[in-house]
Amino acid sequence: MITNPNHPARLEHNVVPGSPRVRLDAWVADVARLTQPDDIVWCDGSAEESRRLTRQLVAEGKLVELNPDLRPGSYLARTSANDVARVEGRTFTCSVDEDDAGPTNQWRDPVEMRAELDGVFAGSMRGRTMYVVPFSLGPVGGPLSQLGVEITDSAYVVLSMGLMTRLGDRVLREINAGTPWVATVHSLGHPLRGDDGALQEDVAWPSNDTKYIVQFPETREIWSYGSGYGGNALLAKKCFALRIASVMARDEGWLAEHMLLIKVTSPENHTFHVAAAFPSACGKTNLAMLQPTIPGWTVETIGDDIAWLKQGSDGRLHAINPEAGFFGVAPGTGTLTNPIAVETVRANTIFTNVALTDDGDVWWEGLTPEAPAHLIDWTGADWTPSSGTPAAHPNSRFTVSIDQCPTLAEDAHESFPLDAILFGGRRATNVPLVVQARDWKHGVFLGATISSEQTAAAEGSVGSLRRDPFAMLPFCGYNMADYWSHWLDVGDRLGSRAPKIFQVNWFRKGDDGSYLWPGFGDNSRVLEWILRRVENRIPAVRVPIGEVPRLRDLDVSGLDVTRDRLEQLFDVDPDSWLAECDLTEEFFAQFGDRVPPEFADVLRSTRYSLHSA
Ligand code: GTP
Ligand code: SPV
Ligand code: MN
Repeated sequence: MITNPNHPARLEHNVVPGSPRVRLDAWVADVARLTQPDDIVWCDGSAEESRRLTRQLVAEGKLVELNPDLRPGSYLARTSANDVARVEGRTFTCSVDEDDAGPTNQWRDPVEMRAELDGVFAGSMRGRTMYVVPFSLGPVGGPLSQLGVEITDSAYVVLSMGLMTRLGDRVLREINAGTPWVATVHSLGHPLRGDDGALQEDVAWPSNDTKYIVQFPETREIWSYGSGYGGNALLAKKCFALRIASVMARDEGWLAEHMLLIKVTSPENHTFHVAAAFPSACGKTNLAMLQPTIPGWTVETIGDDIAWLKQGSDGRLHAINPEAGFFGVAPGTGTLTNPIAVETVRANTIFTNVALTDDGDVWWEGLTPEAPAHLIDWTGADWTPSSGTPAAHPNSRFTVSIDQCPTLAEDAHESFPLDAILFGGRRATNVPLVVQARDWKHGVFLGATISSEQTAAAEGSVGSLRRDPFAMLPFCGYNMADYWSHWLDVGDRLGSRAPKIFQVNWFRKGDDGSYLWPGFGDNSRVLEWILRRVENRIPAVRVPIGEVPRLRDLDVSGLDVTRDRLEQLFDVDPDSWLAECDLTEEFFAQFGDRVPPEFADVLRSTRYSLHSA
């Protein structure tokens, strides 16, 4: 049994003696004893280190170097076919009490899971190097920042962590000075030595058919096995910055959220900060890099996936982007939809599961209107437009430093007060383009009722409608109903200084099946309405589900949207919404009496208004 560095074995809550550094050394030695790597490398985050690891991965056939004239400093990784997305079915929350995991997480008894993991990790790094990766979420030493250490046997993970977090010696110095850190262990589950000690040949994408993504919320630990991909393996990201951080946030009075962050400047030169939670592959990166189509407005990027929010000394809700890079969806990213992302990945980018062109560049569906005549697809096979399969995997991604984003806000690495919070999903029907919540309580209800059509970001059938409260369904580290109560408590403390809450839906379709709203850069028109509401400059129309724009207040000049389609975008059909209320009530029922009583009030008043509409 591995002793947790921050807590003794078997989840007792007294602190282990020794400084954070002493505990780090002891823990690294413990994990090495269990996993039996050939050697141990402490990562310093230097450019030389990333050059060395890159050269090594290319030599091993695990990265393809792209044409340096077309895509300098950039590489392509191809995963195995069964390691292309997060594995929610193998993700476990091991709280001491099952009710603390709640009905939306898979709970396992922590003592039993530890014993199981001890078996799984035993010898799992044989024949490989074990890397010790100290990282900071948020600027090193920053007021909302947290430290972690990932042990991994994947050099691809080390390189990716170097882009996604602040990694290396600066972090170690903080730990030496006594700052606590979160322990995370990752193994590909593909040892290169068997029991006889003989070395076997490696493969291009080592992984294991059996996977475990395990969070221990009480002891703030993460153990990940069998996958080398994104949210399964870059443990700073979803496992720490959302699952474990949401538990820390509950205990300490802040919020860890699946949100993008932007800074918006109006024609009058007023700046606003906006956070938005959309489920995976539902437009966070796009909105984070939005290029407004209305004159006088600018949008600057702060973050595209995760935000940590905490009340500041001014009483307002402040936010940081804890990450230092983007792990963005490639397909659909093109010069027409997201030119800023295209520009961001022009160099120094790791691409995973996109297609390779004959001249050594990358391609994916949507990058250009027409596909090249010949490609090597994400599986490594020859591909032509008549192949009938996507050339890039639908969840193929780019990993790149945030500093390469041309629209990055100058102060993107700092914290700032929020003016508005948006909740959205992918809804072909019912949900209007934009609705303002009546107050914080109603806004929390809107967040709790987000539903969205399933995307390729996780294993599952694409297109089916699922509830994804706060876009946190796969990422909330504790009971989702307690999380809603926590949001209500935060709102109570913020009072009149709370950001305004809105629900948006770029994905509503007309009877002909086409999107009613052009989306992308034109979403700036919706942002304009939202911020005019924040400024209290314009009235809104009260409907049973909140407040919507007077049509004349939404700037649609130059758009090819008919009055009829605009009305469809805002249509609130009482019967469909009453049915939606029934589904919401059913969804809430699984949480029993942990559901905040405020939600029953909102449901009651919404139904009442729908009946009288
Ligand atoms: P994760 O990184 O998985 O958390 O997702 P994300 O929310 O950052 O996803 P991203 O912004 O990459 O969304 C990708 C998908 O949403 C692509 O298919 C885009 O084309 C589509 N998308 C984004 N914005 C819009 C929009 O305004 N309208 C429409 N119709 N599609 C959009
Ligand atoms: C998501 O699925 O929401 C992502 C990608 O942002 S991953 O890091 O794989 O979770
Ligand atoms: Mn995400």
